[in-house]
Amino acid sequence: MKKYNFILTILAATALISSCGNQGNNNSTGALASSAAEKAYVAPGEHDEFYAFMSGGYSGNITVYGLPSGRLFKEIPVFSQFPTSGYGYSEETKPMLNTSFGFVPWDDAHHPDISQTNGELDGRWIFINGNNTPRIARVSLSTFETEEIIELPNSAGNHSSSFITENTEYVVAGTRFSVPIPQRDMPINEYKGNFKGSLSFISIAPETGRLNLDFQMIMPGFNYDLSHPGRGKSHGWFFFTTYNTEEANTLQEVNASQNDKDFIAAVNWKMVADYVKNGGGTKMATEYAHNVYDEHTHTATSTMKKEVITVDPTEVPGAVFFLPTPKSPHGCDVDPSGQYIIGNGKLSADLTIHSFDKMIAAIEGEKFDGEAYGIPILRFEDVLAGTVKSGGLGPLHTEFDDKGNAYTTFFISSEVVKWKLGTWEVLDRQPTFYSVGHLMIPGGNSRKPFGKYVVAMNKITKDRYLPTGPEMEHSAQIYDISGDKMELIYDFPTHGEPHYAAGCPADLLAPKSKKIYRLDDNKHPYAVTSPDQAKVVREGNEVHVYMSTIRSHFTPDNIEGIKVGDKVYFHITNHEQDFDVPHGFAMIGQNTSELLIMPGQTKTSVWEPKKVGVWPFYCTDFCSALHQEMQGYVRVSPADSNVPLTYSLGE
Ligand code: K7E
Ligand code: CUA
Repeated sequence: MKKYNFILTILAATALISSCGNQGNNNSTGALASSAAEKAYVAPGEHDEFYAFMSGGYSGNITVYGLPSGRLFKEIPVFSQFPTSGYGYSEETKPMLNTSFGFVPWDDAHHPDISQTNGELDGRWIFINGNNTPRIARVSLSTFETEEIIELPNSAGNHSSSFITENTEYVVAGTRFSVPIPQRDMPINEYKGNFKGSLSFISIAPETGRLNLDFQMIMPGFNYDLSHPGRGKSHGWFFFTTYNTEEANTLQEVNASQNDKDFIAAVNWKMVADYVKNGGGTKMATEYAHNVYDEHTHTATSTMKKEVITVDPTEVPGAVFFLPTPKSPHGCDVDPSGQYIIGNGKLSADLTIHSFDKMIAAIEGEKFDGEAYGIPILRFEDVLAGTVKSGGLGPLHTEFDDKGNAYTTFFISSEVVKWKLGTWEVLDRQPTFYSVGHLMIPGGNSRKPFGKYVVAMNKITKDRYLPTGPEMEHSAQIYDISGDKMELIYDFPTHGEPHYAAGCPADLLAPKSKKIYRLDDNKHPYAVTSPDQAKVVREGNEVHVYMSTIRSHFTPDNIEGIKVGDKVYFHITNHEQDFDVPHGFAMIGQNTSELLIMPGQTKTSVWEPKKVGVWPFYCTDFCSALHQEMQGYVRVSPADSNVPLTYSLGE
């Protein structure tokens, strides 16, 4: 019961901080100071120094911001339908959201991670996890569009995801919930010993980025909360924090906090990958969707996979060890050298830092402190590098700069604490507004961080902005960390609930950002490459409209001979070959969203007319001075009418 009281005290402390009103506002060091304003100011027409990619949390998407300005550049739809562009509504993109559960048009996205080469950001792709219906997505950093989504079987609450190994060999995804594997009908209170946690290793093809679920480790029934790859000397290992090593199935807020220490699981993935390559592991029948978008056909396909290779960790001795880590650790972060593994015990004030070298020595010396389900437990004292005595409360996540410093967020005491790697001394602390979750330094999860800014992403907004009813967007703060002390320079609202973010220098991406899709490269089966190829074709009660758009005209713009009960496919090709000139398409009464079609692209919208009449459509993007003239009509006749199919080609 003592533990329960401790948790209640912590919750009460949170409430106190959350309701502190303006009291936390310290304008003397805040953005009102003119030097701070200059640091965040990006003059009109000037560009930002960094891109910041924030997860959208329950928006299911990624938002792209500039640093240090905090300006929003784009929302990239990933796991959620997005009516702004038609993602998940157009016929071409619906397959992206297919799963073994059917069409799932939403998810909860937490941790973006940018691809790496030799442990440094390379700017090819960004990956992100869907928590709720376990999926991993790959987004192109040339088109800023989602190119691939792979579902993860045997996983639930895909949270310790998606993190990249230092040459983008694997994107790694761990389960939060342990579940029966394979799924079956069984009593929940038989959890202990029967439920299992899967850790998925998804290989990435070096040239194309194609994802393949290489193998899954079937681990004891703990909750696998967060993870990070080893790097440098620890490349080849992956580290996962766990909680609920008690294996409780109910009242987890109490029952999963009984053990003084849970574990960080250290997995030698190279060893397991070799084992699998040499025929190890067990093939298991299962079902998961693999969805791929083709930039040339502008179309996604969904394939259902039927098999996965599972590995029982006890089959590969020497591959998996448990490092005892206090107080239900959340964040699991590895410093740029790969030497230190930091566990942030949510219910603790201190941070535990493990040493990779000590871990290897302890493994070689076979100094174990028992085992759990056949997995050796190392002795806490043998692997401990040090402890940061911070005095903060509720540590969650740590990032790193390029000067040997680490920065940890404290949710309960609402602050970012800067400390020194190796000496563990606290160097600085700054309040956040309020209740910070993750933080992000561009490249902070790589061998080469760019330690100029840190962005704190907060869970509670309260008085930071003008009120907008009960719902406030979450708040973020940007601190300049180039000096000894962190300086708050800007405060901005974010969209959805950004958990983690990934940032990179602008010049890594801007020069190769795609400007148009080439029309002569358009392989869409319903594309028309010039307006005179536009046509309307009836196949039974399906009607295919091959439509072209160019400022400021749809071809055809008058269609007759459509009947109630038809299914009309508008396949629309944008003939512009100019940067940033999309056209839109919307049809009155249509039970779907608009389309936004990029230059050189083809997209398809389905309309099932239900009422007789003459119904208009129009372009939704103000594309030229004659944009309002960019419109047309479809005549819909009764189901039994004999009005012939005709259409205008504008000659
Ligand atoms: Cu701490 Cu999902 Cu990374 Cu939120 S998680 S904060
Ligand atoms: Cu095309 Cu407006």
